Amino acid sequence: MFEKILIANRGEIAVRVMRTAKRLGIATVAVYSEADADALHVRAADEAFALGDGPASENYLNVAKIVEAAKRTGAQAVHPGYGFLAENASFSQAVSDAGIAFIGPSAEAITTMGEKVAARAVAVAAEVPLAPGSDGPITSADEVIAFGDVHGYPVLVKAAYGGGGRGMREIRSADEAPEAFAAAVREATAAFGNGQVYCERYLVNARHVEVQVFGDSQGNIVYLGDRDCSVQRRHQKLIEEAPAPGLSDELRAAMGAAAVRLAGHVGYVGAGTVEFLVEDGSFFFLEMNTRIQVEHPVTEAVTGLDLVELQLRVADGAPLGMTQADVRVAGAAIEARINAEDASGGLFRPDPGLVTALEAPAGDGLRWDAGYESGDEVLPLYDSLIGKLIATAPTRAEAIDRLRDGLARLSIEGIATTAPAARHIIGLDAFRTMGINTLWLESDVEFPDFDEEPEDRFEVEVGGRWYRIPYFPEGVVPGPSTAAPATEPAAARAAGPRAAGGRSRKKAGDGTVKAPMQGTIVKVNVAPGDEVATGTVLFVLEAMKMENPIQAQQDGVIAAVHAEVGQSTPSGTLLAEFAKADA
Ligand code: MV4
Repeated sequence: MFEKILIANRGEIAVRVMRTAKRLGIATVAVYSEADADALHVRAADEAFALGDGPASENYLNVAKIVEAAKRTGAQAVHPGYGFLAENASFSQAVSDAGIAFIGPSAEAITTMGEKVAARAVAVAAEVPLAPGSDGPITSADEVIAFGDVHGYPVLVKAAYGGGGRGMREIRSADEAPEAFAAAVREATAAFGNGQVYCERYLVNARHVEVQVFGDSQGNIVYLGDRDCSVQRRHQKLIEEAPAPGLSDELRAAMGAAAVRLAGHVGYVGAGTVEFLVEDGSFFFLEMNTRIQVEHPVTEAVTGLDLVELQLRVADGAPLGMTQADVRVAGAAIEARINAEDASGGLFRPDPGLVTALEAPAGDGLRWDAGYESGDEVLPLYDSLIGKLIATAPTRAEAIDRLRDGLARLSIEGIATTAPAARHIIGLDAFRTMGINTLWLESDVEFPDFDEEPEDRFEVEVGGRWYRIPYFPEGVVPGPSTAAPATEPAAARAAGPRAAGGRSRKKAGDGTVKAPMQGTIVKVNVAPGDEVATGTVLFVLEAMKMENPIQAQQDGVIAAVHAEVGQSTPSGTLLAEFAKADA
C-alpha cells in the first residue's frame, strides 16, 4: 500500500480522504491556495504544500503545480476528490506520466465519458438503454425539429462537453427550436469552450437514479447498489439516499448489470457513477461520472464498505477482493447537503462568511462529514458545501426521522445554511411516500422564510429559466425582464401568474451598474449604445455556483460596459455606466 498520498482538493472531500488514509497508516499531503492557508483540510493533513495565490486556475486547477507538489513531497499517489481536476483527463495522464499513481480511472476512460456523445455510443455498444436521442451531435435547429417530429416533445438540447445541466435547453414545440438551439450552443461554448450539442427526448416524469460501480486493474467490476438523487435545485443535489426507494429487484439488478457492462466497455478502474433516469419501470442511461461523488457516504452506509479505501487499494493494483455476490445492501441511508445558503423563499442565496460556532450531532446512526469547524470561514471563492449529515437506519422511514432529528440538533452559527430547508423537504408527505420526480423540488415545494429577513424578492426570467431573486439594494431594481420570452419551466408554471416581473420598487438609478456580491460574470447582455429599460437583465453573475441576474435600475442608454465573461468581480465592482440623460 502507498505510504504517502497527496489530496488535490479542499473542503470536506479532502478531509474525508485523509480520514481513511490515516486509518490505513498512510501519510497525507494537503495542497492549498493562499486563501485556504488555515483551512481544515490543511490542519487535518500531515504535511501541506502551498500552491499559491489567485484564482483556482493558479492553484487547485493547476496541473503542473500539483504534479510538482506530489514529486517534491514524495507522494506515491494523488487523490483528486470531486470537482476541480477530478474529471480532467490531462491531469490523470500528467500524474501517471510522473510515475505517480492517479487514484481514479485512466485518461481514456475520463475522456470517453466526459464526451456525452461518445458516452452514448459506448452505451449503445454495451446494450445499455438510453433515452431516445440524436445519433451524434446536431448542428442546426432543423435537426431538433426533425427529431421532435419523430419522437415528440418536449426535447432537451444538451451540451456534448457539458454536464450538470449547463448548456441544456428544453424545447416544447418546433417554434421554440431556433432560439433554444442557439442559446444552448452559446451557453455550451461559454461554459465548456465547445459548443457541440445533441438532443434527447425530455423524460419529464422521471427519477434520477445512479449506480455506484467499482473496477480494479484485473478487469473485475461490481456495482455497489444505487442511489436516488431526484431532489435537486438548479442541478445541485440537496438530498440523496440509498437504496433508491421503490424499485423492483428486477429493475435494480438490470440497471446494475447495465452499469457494469458500460464500465467494462471502457476498462474502468476505480469508483464511478452511472446516472440513469427511471420512468414507469424503465431505466435510461444519462451519463457516467468518473469520480467519487459527494453522496458516496449513503452507499458506504448501506454496504458497510469504505469507498475511499477501495479506491486506494485498486489504485495500488490490488484486486477488488469481492464479487457481485459478496455485495450486500442492508438498511437505508439518507444524506442532506449543508450549504452556506439561505434557502428562505426557495431562493438558496449564497451566504458565505465566518462560522462562529458549529456543533454537529453524533451517534445514533448519524455521520457528519465536513470541511469546516467552529471559527472557520466559508469563502465566496469556492462552492458553498460546508458538510453533509448522513443518517442510517433499518428502514427508510426511520432514516428520515433520524435525519430530521439530527438536522434539528445541527447547530451552525454566523451564516445561514440549508439545514432547515433539508429538514423541511424530507418532512413533506410527497417525499416520504416518494411521490416525486426530478422536477418536484422546483415545481411543487414551497419554502417558508427560515429567518426574519424582509420580503425583498421578485421573479425574473433569464435564458429560459425563472428565478426568484433577492432585491439587491445597490445597483438593482426589480422590474419586468425584457429578455425575449423563452421556455417557462414547471417552477414558473406552478407559481402561476405570481408577479411576472415582480413588485416594482421606486428607486432612481444613479447611472451605474455594480456587482452586488463577489462572483464571476458568466453572461454579458449589453453593449455600449444599447437602449435598456428598467429591469433588463444586463449581466449574470455567478457566485458560489449560483447564477444571479443583474438588472438595470433605470431606463436609458448604456454608455460603457466594464465587464466581460469570465471576469471575477469583487462586490461593488463597476460593471456598466449609463449615458447621461442630458448628453
Ligand atoms: C434529462 C432529464 C430528462 N430527460 N434528460 C440533468 C443534468 C444531467 N445530469 C442530466 N439531467 C437530466 N437529463 C432527459 N432526456 C432530466 C434531467 C434531470 C433534471 C432536469 C431538470 C430539472 C432537474 C433535473 C434533475 C435531475 C436530472
